[in-house]
Amino acid sequence: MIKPEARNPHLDDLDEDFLYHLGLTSKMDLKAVFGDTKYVCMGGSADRAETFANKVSEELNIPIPGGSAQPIAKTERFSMFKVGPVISINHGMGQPSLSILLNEIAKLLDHAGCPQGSVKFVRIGTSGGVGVEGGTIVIADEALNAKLEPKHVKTILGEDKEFPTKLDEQLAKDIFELRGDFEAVFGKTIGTDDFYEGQARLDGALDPGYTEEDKMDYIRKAHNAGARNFEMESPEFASFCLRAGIPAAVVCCALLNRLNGDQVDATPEQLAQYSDNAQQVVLNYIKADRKKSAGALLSANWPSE
Ligand code: R2B
Ligand code: URA
Repeated sequence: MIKPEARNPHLDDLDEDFLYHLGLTSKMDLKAVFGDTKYVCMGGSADRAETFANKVSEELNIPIPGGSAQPIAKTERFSMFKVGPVISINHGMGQPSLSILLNEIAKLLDHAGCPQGSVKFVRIGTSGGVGVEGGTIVIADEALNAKLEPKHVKTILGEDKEFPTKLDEQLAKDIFELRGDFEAVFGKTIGTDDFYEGQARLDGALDPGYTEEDKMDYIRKAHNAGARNFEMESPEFASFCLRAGIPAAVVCCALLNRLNGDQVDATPEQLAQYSDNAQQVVLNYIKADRKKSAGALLSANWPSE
């Protein structure tokens, strides 16, 4: 699962690895449940993870015993569902929460014996559009931090360490091409550590100490740097997956165009539709990708003349 050069050698010293936030351990039969995983689809909310799992069942024609998806193990922090080759799980809001999830899911799949490169990670999220209207889907080729740099800076042992944030270009192109009838653009996604001042909003609780003009200068600068949306996870997501050798994509719907305002004032129906659309784009990709791999398997097994 994790490329050998990046895998943590200290894990070999553990008799049992407790995946504490998931409520699973390496002594369980993880291979039986997770060994066939091909896609890990994640987004902030537990409700959306459940909805996505049920859609996977319908669209991929994989019946769920009992009729609807049930969470696996504990749901105190994250809610995980598995339908056929797809894990659907929520990661909470922000990079610290996502980082915990990424570490434990990557170890889970490693303990389950998934071969390296065989599982794709897709973040299906919500975001604030930068020059794109609410409802547009932004497929990222790279993540930027709040300084608009293509890197993720983590403080480790008291020192800042930098990690690149490129996403899998081929996977992004494939998702774009197979998206179906949805308005989508390629662009860079900015991941910040804050929704309000960190994303240049003027509607937080405290006096931000900057003006409308300062705000617009920053958002325009972001647009000129190739950014098309703001969210709160992509630098951690992209850098973790790149380090681990996991093909990864970020597919987010825009809830509003930040050039026109700060408040998320779309109706509940519109918001549900936007996030539905982003999920459907990824489902369309998974369906096509499954057909392609089934075709490849068939022709490999077909006796040659
Ligand atoms: C998008 O939406 C959330 C904030 O509303 C955050 O998790 C993100 O990245
Ligand atoms: N999520 C964000 O992080 N920012 C937005 O503007 C909307 C959703």
